[in-house]
Amino acid sequence: MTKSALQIARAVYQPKLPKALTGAVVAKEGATTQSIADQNAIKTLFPNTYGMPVIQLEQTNESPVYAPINVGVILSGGQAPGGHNVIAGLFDGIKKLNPNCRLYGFLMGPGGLVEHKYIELTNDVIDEYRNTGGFDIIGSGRTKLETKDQFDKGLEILKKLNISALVIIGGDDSNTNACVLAEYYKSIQAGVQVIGCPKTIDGDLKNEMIETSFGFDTACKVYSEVIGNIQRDCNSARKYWHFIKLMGRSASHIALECALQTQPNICIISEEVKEKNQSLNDLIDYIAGIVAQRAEKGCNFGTVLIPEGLIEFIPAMKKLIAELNDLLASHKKEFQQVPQSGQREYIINNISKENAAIYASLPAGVARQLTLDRDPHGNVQVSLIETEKLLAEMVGNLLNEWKAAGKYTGKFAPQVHFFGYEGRCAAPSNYDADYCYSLGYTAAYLIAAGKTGYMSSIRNTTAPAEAWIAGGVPVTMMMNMERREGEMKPVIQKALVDLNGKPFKTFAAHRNTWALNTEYLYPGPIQYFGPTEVCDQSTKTLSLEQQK
Ligand code: FBP
Repeated sequence: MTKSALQIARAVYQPKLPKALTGAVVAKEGATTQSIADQNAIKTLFPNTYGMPVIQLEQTNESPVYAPINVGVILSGGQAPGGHNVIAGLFDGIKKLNPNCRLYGFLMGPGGLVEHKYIELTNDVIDEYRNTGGFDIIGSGRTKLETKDQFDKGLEILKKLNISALVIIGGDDSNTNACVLAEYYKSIQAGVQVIGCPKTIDGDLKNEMIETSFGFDTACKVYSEVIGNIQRDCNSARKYWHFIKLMGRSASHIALECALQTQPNICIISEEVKEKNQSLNDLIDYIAGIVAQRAEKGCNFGTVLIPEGLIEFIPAMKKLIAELNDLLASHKKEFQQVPQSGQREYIINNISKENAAIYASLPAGVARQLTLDRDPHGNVQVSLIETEKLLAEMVGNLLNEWKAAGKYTGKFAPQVHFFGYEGRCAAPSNYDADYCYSLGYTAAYLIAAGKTGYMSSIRNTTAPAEAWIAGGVPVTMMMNMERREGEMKPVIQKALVDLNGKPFKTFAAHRNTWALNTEYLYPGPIQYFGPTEVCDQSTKTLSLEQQK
């Protein structure tokens, strides 16, 4: 296979490991744990995996002997840079336990376990993928492992391959399901341990024990590079306003991190919009206001960062979407028979007055997108709504009104962008390459220690890698009960942007200056070779969060 020069050079990069993992390793148990909320309910649902202690891996002078074992691995959900290194770390970790250990990868996500599709991951295969982006080594998928039937089907193949431990690399939902699986296998004494690893570019799987989900670092650096490039372009031509939507299904961590890295003129944070109960019109007013103020200074250009999940955080839009979901579910056939030209009218006549007024104020394109593309649960797929176009168009309309009233004399030429998939499979930054490799290696030692229902955890990651703290956290510790599809379910709590946290406060302290002045930062491309302050730095979010 032909390889790029970077691929060849990067293949020999040896990820850095915490010192604790470099020699013989022992698992030390800390105090017992409880879930962050709803302790009684979680304890009842997880009688076998609740309350377990936090584990810390430490160096030992002893030389423990490990029998060979077979381990399975699954990549679950959206791609995130570094997934291949989790698998490489796991592979190297189990081979260090015993060179006769074997690793099997289930294909195309959790579905591969249920459908018994797998490959053995041998040295040759692993070497092809070290330090590369993507999940293509075994593929990924979004099948949810949640039914007993799926668990039993999975167990059949695990038994056939003599696999005694399964590592699930996924986000909050996949790790929740990994824990349900761990509980089930323990309850039936299946002899299969289940360990999770925290993945998602969205950065919303984090808490006291999990500093960040892998992939967030690299993805934000990729987006920040291109935002910086756009800012140089717009500061050169001085004629466009760039509306840039950034991935992140729900939380605004990516948009916030990119704002800290690039200092755009405007960045919307969904969590703040919700907190302040802002309407779409409030946001349009805010953006148009900055456009007009910059125009007065002769700056008819700028950048606006928009988080992908924004629309659902605008309380009034959320209510509108909920009513549309109900209407389109109950009147599906009738609506389908309405000719396209009459659909907008039909919606307006069949929803509450309050929501009809909001719906009527939306540009035709977005109004139509809101009535299309329901997912299997009947919900709007918000990521398909072109929020960047919606905001650009509505800001343009308002500025026209202001122009007619003599309140604005500038020029407004918008450009729209969406950055998401571009960053999900980038070659992992040194941070992600090291972090992921350590997560996989740690998973091997949690398995060796006989643990199940744990998530691999690496902490203190703003320090040099040798000082990182490796261990395991019981997944039940991160859980609470939430309403999902009409039922109360145990789930890992999603971490939204903390409006009292240092990353948001730092942004909020500077945003007015960044809005009116042109103080763009140009982070440039990820550097893999060179001085450590350029190559090994973590995200701004993490370093601000870790500042004492
Ligand atoms: P995960 O939470 O599974 O890591 O996926 C995150 C994400 O990249 C979101 O940012 C985005 O909204 C979504 O996946 C897109 O999903 P898909 O890959 O199915 O288009």
